[in-house]
Amino acid sequence: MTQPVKFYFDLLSQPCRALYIFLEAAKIPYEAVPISLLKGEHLTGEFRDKVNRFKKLPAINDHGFQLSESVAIFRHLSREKLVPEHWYPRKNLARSRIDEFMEWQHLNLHYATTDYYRQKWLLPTLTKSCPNEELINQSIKRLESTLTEFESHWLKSHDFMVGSKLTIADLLAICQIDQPKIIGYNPFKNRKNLIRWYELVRESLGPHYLDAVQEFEAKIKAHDNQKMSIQQ
Ligand SMILES: N[C@@H](CCC(=O)N[C@@H](CS)C(=O)NCC(=O)O)C(=O)O
Repeated sequence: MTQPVKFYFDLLSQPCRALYIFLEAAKIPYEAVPISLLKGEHLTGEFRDKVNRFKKLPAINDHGFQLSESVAIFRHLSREKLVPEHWYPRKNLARSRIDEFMEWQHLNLHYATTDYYRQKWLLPTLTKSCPNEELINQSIKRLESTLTEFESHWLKSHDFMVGSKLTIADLLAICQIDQPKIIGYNPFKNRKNLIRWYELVRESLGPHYLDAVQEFEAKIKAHDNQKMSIQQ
């Protein structure tokens, strides 16, 4: 029997959720290794020394081969495992277009959604302090313009981001958009194409997507309740 891929993750993180859904949906055998970002488990011990020298999630170990960076992991799994072709098609220009998105998102969609999440929820939670409204407003401006760009460049003319089939670009993007959404930001205002695409991708991903989002939401709520009980 083939050895399962060890998958190090925390569902608070958007690339971790995307990879979790991918492993489940593509039926890639894996061993789940939860690592708590809020407890700082990614910064110490075996994870730091032996799993990911960059001290970030997600990470994998495939038969002794350590790999980090979600995009590199998606490419590795698509190449090395039996993954349905629609996720990352080999033979046509769709793959190049997906690659283009995966490069673009680092400094755009991923950056903007993470910045809002950090200012609005993560930093106040970690430091037990009030959010900085000025920095939140700055991150909202960046998020608004990135979402506008995302909608106009990626959601103009197809059902999915790249043609008529679900790909890893859709998966990465929806998980990123959920990051600010789950903590109260409305990404859909005046964005008809985004609403249409979001509903289609959510339906197409099915139960694994819902599991991941519910777990993410539950983690946020548990920490918010803890914060409130300390304040009372
Ligand atoms: N470019 C990396 C980003 C990895 C990343 O920033 N991961 C975050 C969670 S989404 C993390 O581990 N943060 C912990 C930290 O910065 O201390 C990827 O796509 O995997």
